[in-house]
Amino acid sequence: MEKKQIGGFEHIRFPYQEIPEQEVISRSEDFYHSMSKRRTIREFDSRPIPITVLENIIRTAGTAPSGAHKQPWTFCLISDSQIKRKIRLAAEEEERISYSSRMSETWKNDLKPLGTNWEKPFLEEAPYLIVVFKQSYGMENDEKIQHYYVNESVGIACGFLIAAIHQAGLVTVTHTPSPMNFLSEILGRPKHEKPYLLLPVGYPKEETYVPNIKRKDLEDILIRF
Ligand code: IYR
Repeated sequence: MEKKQIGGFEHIRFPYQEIPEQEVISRSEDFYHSMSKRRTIREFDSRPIPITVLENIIRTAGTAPSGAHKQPWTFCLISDSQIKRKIRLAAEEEERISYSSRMSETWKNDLKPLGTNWEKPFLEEAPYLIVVFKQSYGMENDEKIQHYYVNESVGIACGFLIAAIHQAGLVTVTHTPSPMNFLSEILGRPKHEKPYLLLPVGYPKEETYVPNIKRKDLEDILIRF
């Protein structure tokens, strides 16, 4: 049977393809090895990328699970250089204040190995910016729609997005200018949408260096019961 009714809703048979255990093991290893090569990159080549790649990456993010399947996300994709410039200037203005007075000394010390500062040239250099908005609630025909677990849902979608960017052979940085309401204004988003994350996407600049940081070992992040 391919379809049945459950609680008045049509359910379709899940087309699960059995995979041999050895292959399950090798796939999990391969994916880990691929993901372990991901690095946050802050210097971009301005080489263009076919729009279809960005569309596929955003499609992938849209496959994330979400509270009651409300899909409470909007992805703004920006290639227009004037909009990128506006975003850069506004982000740098906020970051300048953050670095000079809003961030604690401990925080700034913790960021030292990453070499960040208020300047964000990548917001203009990357061929694309993706600004992810979370929808606190939905709007359909002027009616409010309840959304659930919005932060969790959008966070998971961003994880998928970052994995898809890496899988495609591109790089990004999860930029979190704070506060980020300037993004709602520049992009003209409605009030039920709040900026969540800003990701420049592109190829790394030739000869890019990244901080020599190590990831926690499995035994430091895993507790077995
Ligand atoms: N938003 C600032 C500071 C910053 C914060 C964290 I947490 C980082 O991992 C990196 C930077 C900025 O983008 O510079």
